[in-house]
Amino acid sequence: MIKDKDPKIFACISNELSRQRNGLEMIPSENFVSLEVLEALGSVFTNKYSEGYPRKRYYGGNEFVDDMEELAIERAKQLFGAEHVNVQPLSGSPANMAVYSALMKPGNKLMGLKLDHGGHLTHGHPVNFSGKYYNIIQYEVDKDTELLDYGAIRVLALKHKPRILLAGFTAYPRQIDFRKFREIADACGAYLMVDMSHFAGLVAGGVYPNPVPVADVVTTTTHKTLRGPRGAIIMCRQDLAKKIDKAVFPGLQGGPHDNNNCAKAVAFNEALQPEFKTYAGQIVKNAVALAKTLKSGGLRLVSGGTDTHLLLVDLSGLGITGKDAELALDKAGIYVNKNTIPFDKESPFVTSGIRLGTPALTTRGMKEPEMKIIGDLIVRMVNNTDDERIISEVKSKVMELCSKFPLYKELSEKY
Ligand code: DSN
Repeated sequence: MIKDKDPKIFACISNELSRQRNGLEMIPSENFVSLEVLEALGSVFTNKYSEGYPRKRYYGGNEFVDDMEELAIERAKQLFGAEHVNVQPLSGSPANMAVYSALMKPGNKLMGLKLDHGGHLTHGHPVNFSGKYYNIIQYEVDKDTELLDYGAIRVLALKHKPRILLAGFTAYPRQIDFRKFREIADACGAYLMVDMSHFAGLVAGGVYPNPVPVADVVTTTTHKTLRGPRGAIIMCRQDLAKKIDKAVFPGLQGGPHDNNNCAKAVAFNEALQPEFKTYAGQIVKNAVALAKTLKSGGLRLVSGGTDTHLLLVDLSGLGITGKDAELALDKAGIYVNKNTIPFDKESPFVTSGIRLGTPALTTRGMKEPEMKIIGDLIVRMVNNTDDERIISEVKSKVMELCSKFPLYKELSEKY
């Protein structure tokens, strides 16, 4: 046991568990997996090498890995209605890289949303491989509404004729019209790719439009709203299956992380259960309730609100940065991330905003009444970032709330 054999690392794990238990996890890309997902992650599948795909491996001894990976694939297909699924991508960035290398050559045009408008580093940012290897065209949200402007996206796409048109974002609080993206992709002869990492759990729960039947390729991480282990999958039409699989292995990756893939299979099964629909619906209800409280506390929300699991708060009117707010909230045990807002004048390390989400709080069982309490605490904190007395008062309230929604009770004997 780590406790006896490696007390220093035991302390790291135990301290992290206590941080998760005693704080409000509001980073929208984080969640708390089930004990069964943890069990699969710590299973003996971590010992195996299995380059290749089920029943076609480069190593012996893979019969049970094959059974497990086939289950993961079947469950993901059922969950999202996909024709083909590759469950081996190690995470979201390698999944996106695999799609680009399957469908494009270096120098080809990739059109994605700008990072400070809600996109992702891998959607074409100059510091990322995507911005270095491909010819990037970036679209923006509308300056006034802070919503996607499909007319402007269409004009840009027709002008540049990208090879891949990419939708699906990390800091866009609204639903996306995938049919409009499909029409634009068809009009300019592009592949339509969707990165649904953030909202995959909402799609699985039926509270967000499913891009899988509409897009050519869809990537998603498995650890956000989907509440699985860290990792990713790629879904595509059957005619692209070979290209995608080849790009993942042997194109980019070596041996799949079988323990993670096993945990993905467990999480997909959980997401197929009727309770997951209730969970996904509650995530959105909680985000809407939180938005209402923040707005009535005088905070400005990008695009005026949310219809997803996340909200983006513009702090520029308060004279503080996202960095200031993140630090102060951190001290009070409320975990959020500083985030750029559209047309941000601050750098990504400072930012004018914070991004908040409800997936993890909803997993703990919190509902609208708790969102009202938490929203009020956040309003208090961002208006008093330097006041140690208020930080300490808010921290006590956070601890009190957390004690009513215990996390990983079953691990108490171990930690
Ligand atoms: N880092 C993820 C997020 O927080 O949105 C995206 O990769």
